[in-house]
Amino acid sequence: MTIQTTQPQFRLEQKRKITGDFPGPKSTELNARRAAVVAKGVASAVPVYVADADGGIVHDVDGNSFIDLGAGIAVTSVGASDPAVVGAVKEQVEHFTHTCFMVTPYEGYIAVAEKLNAITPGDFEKRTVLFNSGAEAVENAVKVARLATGRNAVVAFDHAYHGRTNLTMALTAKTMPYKANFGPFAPEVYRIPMSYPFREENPSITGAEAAQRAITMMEKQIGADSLAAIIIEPIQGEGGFIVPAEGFLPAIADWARENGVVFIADEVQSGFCRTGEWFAVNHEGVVPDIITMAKGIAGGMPLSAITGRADLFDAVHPGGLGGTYGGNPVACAAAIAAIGTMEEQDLAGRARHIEEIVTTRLRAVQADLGSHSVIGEVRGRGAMLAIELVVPGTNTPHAEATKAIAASCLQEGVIILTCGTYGNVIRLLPPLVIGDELLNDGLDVLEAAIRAVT
Ligand code: PLZ
Repeated sequence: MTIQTTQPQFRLEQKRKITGDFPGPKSTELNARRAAVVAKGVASAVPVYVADADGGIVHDVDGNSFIDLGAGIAVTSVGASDPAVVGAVKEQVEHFTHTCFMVTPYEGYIAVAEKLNAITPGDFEKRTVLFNSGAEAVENAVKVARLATGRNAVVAFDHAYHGRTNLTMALTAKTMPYKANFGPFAPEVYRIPMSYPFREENPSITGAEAAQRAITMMEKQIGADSLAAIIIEPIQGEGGFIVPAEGFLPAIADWARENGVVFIADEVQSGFCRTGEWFAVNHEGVVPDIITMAKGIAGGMPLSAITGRADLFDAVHPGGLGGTYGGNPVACAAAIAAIGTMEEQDLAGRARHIEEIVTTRLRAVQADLGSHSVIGEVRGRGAMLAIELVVPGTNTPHAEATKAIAASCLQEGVIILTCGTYGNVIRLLPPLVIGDELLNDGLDVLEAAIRAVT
């Protein structure tokens, strides 16, 4: 059977255009106003201000058009102004913008829960709760796991990123800029080694062996009886787009199940077709007890969710979970529309297509540049792709080259994000609706920038 999918229609011309120096005069003025009033603790990767955005294009206030290879950190997978999302939001705001689901509930919340229960892995009965941000979802997943198990300890991995609130800072690995001097941190959080194939001391270690290394540490240093939950990003995001070796995730999930430990997959960044499946755990058939979601879920509207085993959620007393804005009706309408677009346009298939275009091109550059290359590894899944940069001929992280490449891409009108514990990873997170031509134009710029630093 062939699946009929629709093609996206764009409002803005899908074309890169740089008018001259930038930041241009209007952005420069906004940067000055900003410096006077906005705390410098909130940093922006790009020094220009947005006037409009659609599909794979971002327009700034000075008439420049950038190719968006970041999608607002994997949020606008359906594009920044998907007509279905825009229409659903307009329709909802004309009726009511908020009542608070904990006061006077509405159908949209239930519809989102039904959809999430259906598309997340696992054929058991599920429950869903909605929140506003990824960090809030993670906090609440841990709350549910602790209450349901009656245990306290939580395990997180090296290179993990789970948010900026107090508990999620504790779960996050990297100190600068996320944690430094923001403590004290929440207790009973333990960190264990990840499977990071490119940086293993023993490069031939298998996923199962890396999992055993982690399991031994959990058994010796914490004890399964004290452990409420293991939280893991199936592909680590901020930490460097690290894809664990095959077999690692299933072995950790199996051990958790055998020991009554709640296995939480943090799919805030990797979820919603980003990796070419609804969720990154689908690639290895891993079924989490609880899955945390945000970012791509609602086409840019702030919404997050936790979905998981009904028996865990049903342990929580009425009133134990919630929040004023959680599952806001406008955000719920946007989520239903965004998930609809993902289905209608087969955006998981698009993500796999993007993977093929990008990895084919980047691996060709890597092969062409050979051992003199700054490209240490090209990795990732779907449209969650990365290049880890190294000092040529070594595996020493090359953060300067990473910064230089991102900066020169920006000069040419391509928005590129970086990440990684060592600041040496270029990550590509294009909107899944981006057209091949625009994507290839962006990759031409990236390729030239890589060759220029080599
Ligand atoms: N879990 C896996 O990727 C957010 C953060 C950028 P919030 N990642 C981008 C920054 O510097 O703040 C993220 C994530 C994973 C949780 C979160 C947190 O999601 O919506 O930012 O709270």
